[in-house]
Amino acid sequence: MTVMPSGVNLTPDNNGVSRTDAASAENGPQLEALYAQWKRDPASVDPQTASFFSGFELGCQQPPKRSAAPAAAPSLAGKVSSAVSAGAVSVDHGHQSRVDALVSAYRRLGHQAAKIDPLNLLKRSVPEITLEYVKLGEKDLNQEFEIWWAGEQTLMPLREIIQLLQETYCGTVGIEYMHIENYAIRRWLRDRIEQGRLRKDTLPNAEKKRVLAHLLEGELFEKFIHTRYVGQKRFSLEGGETIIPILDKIVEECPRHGVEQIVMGMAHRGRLNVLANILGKDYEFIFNEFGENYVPNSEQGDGDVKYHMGFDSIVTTSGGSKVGISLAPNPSHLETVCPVVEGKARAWQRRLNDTKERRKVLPVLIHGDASFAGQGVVAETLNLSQLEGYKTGGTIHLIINNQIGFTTSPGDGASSQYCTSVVKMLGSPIFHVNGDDPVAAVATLQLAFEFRQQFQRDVVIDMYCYRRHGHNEGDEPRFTQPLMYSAIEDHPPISDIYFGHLVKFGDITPDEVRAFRTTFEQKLNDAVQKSKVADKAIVPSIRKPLACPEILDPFETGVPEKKLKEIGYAITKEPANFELNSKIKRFLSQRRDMVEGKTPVDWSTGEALAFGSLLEGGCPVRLSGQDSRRGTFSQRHSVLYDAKTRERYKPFNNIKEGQATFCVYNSPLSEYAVLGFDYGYNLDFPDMLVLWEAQFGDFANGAQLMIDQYIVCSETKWGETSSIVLLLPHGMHGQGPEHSSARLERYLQACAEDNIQVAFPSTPASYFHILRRQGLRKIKKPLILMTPKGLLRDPRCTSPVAELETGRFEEILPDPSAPKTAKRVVLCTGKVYFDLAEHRKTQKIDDTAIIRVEQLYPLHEKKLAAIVGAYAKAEKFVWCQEESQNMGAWTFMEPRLRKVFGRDFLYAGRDASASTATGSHAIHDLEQRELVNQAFSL
Ligand SMILES: Cc1ncc(C[n+]2csc(CCOP(=O)(O)OP(=O)(O)O)c2C)c(N)n1
Ligand SMILES: [Mg+2]
Repeated sequence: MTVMPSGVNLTPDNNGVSRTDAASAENGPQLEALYAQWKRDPASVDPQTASFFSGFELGCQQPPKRSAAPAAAPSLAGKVSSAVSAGAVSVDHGHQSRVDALVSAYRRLGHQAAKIDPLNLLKRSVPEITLEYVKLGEKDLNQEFEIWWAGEQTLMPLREIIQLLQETYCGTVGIEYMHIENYAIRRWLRDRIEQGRLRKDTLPNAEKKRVLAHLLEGELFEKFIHTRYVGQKRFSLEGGETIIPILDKIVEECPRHGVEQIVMGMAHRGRLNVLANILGKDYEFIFNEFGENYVPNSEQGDGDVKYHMGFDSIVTTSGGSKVGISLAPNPSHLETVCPVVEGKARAWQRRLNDTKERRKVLPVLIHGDASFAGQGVVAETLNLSQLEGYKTGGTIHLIINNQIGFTTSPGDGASSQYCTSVVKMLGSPIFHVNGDDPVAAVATLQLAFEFRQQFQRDVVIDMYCYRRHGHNEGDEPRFTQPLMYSAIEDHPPISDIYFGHLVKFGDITPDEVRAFRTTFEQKLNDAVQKSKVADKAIVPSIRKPLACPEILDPFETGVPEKKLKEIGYAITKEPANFELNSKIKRFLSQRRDMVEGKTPVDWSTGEALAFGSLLEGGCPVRLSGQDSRRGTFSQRHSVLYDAKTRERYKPFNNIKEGQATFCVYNSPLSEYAVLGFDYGYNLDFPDMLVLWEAQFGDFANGAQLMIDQYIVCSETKWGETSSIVLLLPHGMHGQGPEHSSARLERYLQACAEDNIQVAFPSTPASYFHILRRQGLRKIKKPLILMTPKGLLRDPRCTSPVAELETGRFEEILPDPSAPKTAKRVVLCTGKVYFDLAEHRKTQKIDDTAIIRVEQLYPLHEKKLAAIVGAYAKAEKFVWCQEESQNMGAWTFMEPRLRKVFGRDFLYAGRDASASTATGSHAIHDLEQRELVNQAFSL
């Protein structure tokens, strides 16, 4: 006997076929209890039992269609018993259970027998849906059995039942939905699927023609480029053209569902086609980009290749409604764009005041099959889909499943049968659609769209197709996939197959298609002619580097004492009728003392007052990261919890009426997707201060791709400016090689053309001012901040509250105490300053100035020169850092210092090392003392 997780016994019947106890009348009390449990929570019992009960309930409402109904039963057990014993329904109950098993197998596994591969090379078999498996035979085919179908109980000959199951579950759409845990969702899908939504061709004639027109546009566009621009890469869509009618249907369906904006991401395959035939980018413009002399129409920035560029448009549907479509630019790195698009979509939802239902903005992601299976960021992005701070109301995922990734076959690219298996972790259906059946694909899309709007969940259409050419058009696919490509060679284009279908049913005439082809080809020819004219007119010139000289202009960020106090009091007020943890009470009271000037302001209070003052002044703030609400170091406490009820209170949203919103989220344990999401969010909601926090700075390298491919270069590649802030805890504390280094050097190495700002502020006031500057200044540049760990509670790392009330962020901090006669100038950045200052004090050194470079890039060379220049008697010039020589800021600063001062600087710091730090605390201390000594003695 097998015991189901839900506690339902599966007992083999006489013929060895399992049936649930729910279907047996012997255990009445247990059945009644199970029934009551199902009534309370349908998801709490196993699927078969749930469908039995739902069938039972419906059965009470209406009789089976072709047989006399059993008398109404007083109780569940009684009902089953009377139906079985009285034989009111004329079915063979032994055989009925086998038919039930067959129906259930079709629902679970029918997709494996579906005809989803246009090339028909996919060989699969599903024994569970054969008559032999359930011990039925030819002789039973004419016998009638009960079946719950499309929400109704009915009697039907087995032959018809099988035909219905075959058409519904094994046609050109294979549907996976029985993995969905939520019964209501499964039921919703089952009813619609079984109503024949994907089986019947219900498209009106005009729509059929529209589908054909889109197929032809897609195909002719590719063929045209193929012959006109021989050898040029375009990553042809041929073989997968059905994606165009699917996308068109998405746009067409938007008005009906109240969607105003689509935010879209896709890779290389078919991108030009989508730009032209869905987003309405001018053919002329596209052909221009194919021209040999093409240079982008901008004076600044490096630009990017044509199949990575983004595009925004507003398209008009056939009904005359307008729908906005924004296609995000992306790097070559496959699937990276997924979280960025999700972040952008969420920002759009905020812009359109759609933050509750999230039905006005629709994210659409188009994937390749190999990438979807292989790239981990896909799973990370899917995991964001239902989380409070990251959900976007469901994404429509379309997979151009050409059954190959460059030269890699699915068997080498995924351990699972489908490239979509990762999606099963969500309560989302997966539709595997044969791309050669565009009508089924469009019908599937309609259902998928409804599903998204109904349940705010992701949905996946895995469109099986093929790739007519090699990976790109110059590539020979027969080297590695000879059999597949001989099948492709013999395979007619989708438009031919579909056209044949339409002609057969009298929906279109060959003349209509011929006329369409001629007109469209003429349109392409005209566009080429125009583009040639434009091509000649462009004179290429060496581009100017991007520059933003005003980035070093002073920007006042002080907050007057009175206002600062009001904000400080508001964020430290104990909420009424709320039981606070005693340590949090103390935390709030200590913070209040800082606001009142009784004690100096610490780091987290500096941050709190920056956030509070921005919110008070109308600038919204979003902070996301692992454990960011409390703070990894228990320093932030931006959400308070009632000790008895765990009710939550957000002090930052209780400053004053009409203030801006503070959105703070604990992120899932991902860096790559979460940083991508926050970056995308910031792009489309630039007036918000958006901060992403790494738990420790080194973990940001899990999101390195987002940094290298987007954050540091999206402005020069795509003209996309961002003002995202990265908070990266950094500093050597003898805690070992991990958790020590945020890899400051990596950010500095990426600095050029005023692309980003990199700072390592040393005081709470400095942090306060740079955060406010980032929130308020119109200049939009990413800000990379090294933030403290141990210094969070170090009394040396504090600021008088007065330093927050006036002034601004100072890129270079002068030495407040050194005499102008100092003989030695030590430059440093960030945390090591405190060790240097302490050493100088304890050793009573009075001839050394310590100058802090708070912002490393853009380096304020003028200010630095002036501050250092004040020490006219200085003879020794040192750069000191606690990071190893090949890390930290040294390799970045050294040539710049030489340029500014016309002299070499001495280096005081750890030797170059392969690992970021020693594993021994004792050795760390020794090294730290040594490098501080060097700074004063070299
Ligand atoms: C992260 C990453 N790794 C490798 C590549 C190189 N590459 C470009 S396309 C491609 C194959 C992609 O296959 P698939 O996702 O199935 O898309 P298709 O080209 O078949 O449409 C590969 C490996 C890349 N662009 N990005
Ligand atoms: Mg592929």
